[in-house]
Amino acid sequence: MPRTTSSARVPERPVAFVRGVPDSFAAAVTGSPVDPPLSALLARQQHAAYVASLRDGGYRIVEVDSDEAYPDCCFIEDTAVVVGSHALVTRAGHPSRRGEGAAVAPGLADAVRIHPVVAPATIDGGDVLVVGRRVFVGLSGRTNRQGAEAVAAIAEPQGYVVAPVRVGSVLHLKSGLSALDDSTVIWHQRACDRSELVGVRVLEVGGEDPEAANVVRLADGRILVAAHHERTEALIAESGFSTVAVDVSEIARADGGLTCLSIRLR
Ligand code: CIR
Repeated sequence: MPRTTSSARVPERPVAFVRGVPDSFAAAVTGSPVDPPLSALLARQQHAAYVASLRDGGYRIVEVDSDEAYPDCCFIEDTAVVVGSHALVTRAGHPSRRGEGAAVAPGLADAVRIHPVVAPATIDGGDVLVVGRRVFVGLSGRTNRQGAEAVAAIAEPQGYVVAPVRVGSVLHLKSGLSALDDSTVIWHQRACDRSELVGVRVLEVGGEDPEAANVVRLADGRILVAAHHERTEALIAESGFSTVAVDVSEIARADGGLTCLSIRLR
């Protein structure tokens, strides 16, 4: 297991870490140009509604101050990988995002034991999905093989089964895959090959947009879905889960989904 940089204290869970939208949000990294430009104001309004949904769903909220030097800092999920009682503070796959995790680590260290990620490893939290005792790690444009090994180094000693997964035509694995409970995932075919999802029940969501499969499991068991993905809400409800919707359309224009706006410890 990697060198430990801080010691774990008594965790107070369920807790969600969030980070506000900076004024510089218009300069966020995007896979293709956005027109009209991103609106920090609208993103901030949607972020506030998202945080309220997490709180209503049973999470204690810890807010990390936003940082103008990091236009993408609201996508806090990418800065850490939490597995059980251990966490990596990541080394981001995109150079402009390296360093975002420094402000996140102190709060996380109240609940989990923190480990660093060292070069040449790169990893974004959006590539790591924990489902029960399984950990799927996406190998993507942001997360490399050494990054996946860093996840295995904290997860396997705790008894988790770690599976590297080749990410399809999406930014992160979780851009098209997320967990509904400890054994069920919702998946879009662009996220990865279905055969990689060993040991879990898979609900497939169709349509053009893989982000339709990016949902957040609230602490009370309800599933938070993006309001612009009505198909997702129907599919999940048909499968017996209760849902709640929030509008994150401006966040989506910056290539973000629901999971990427928080780090959740259950
Ligand atoms: C980026 O490209 O890094 C951000 N604009 C979006 C990150 C979204 N994060 C995530 O899905 N976990």
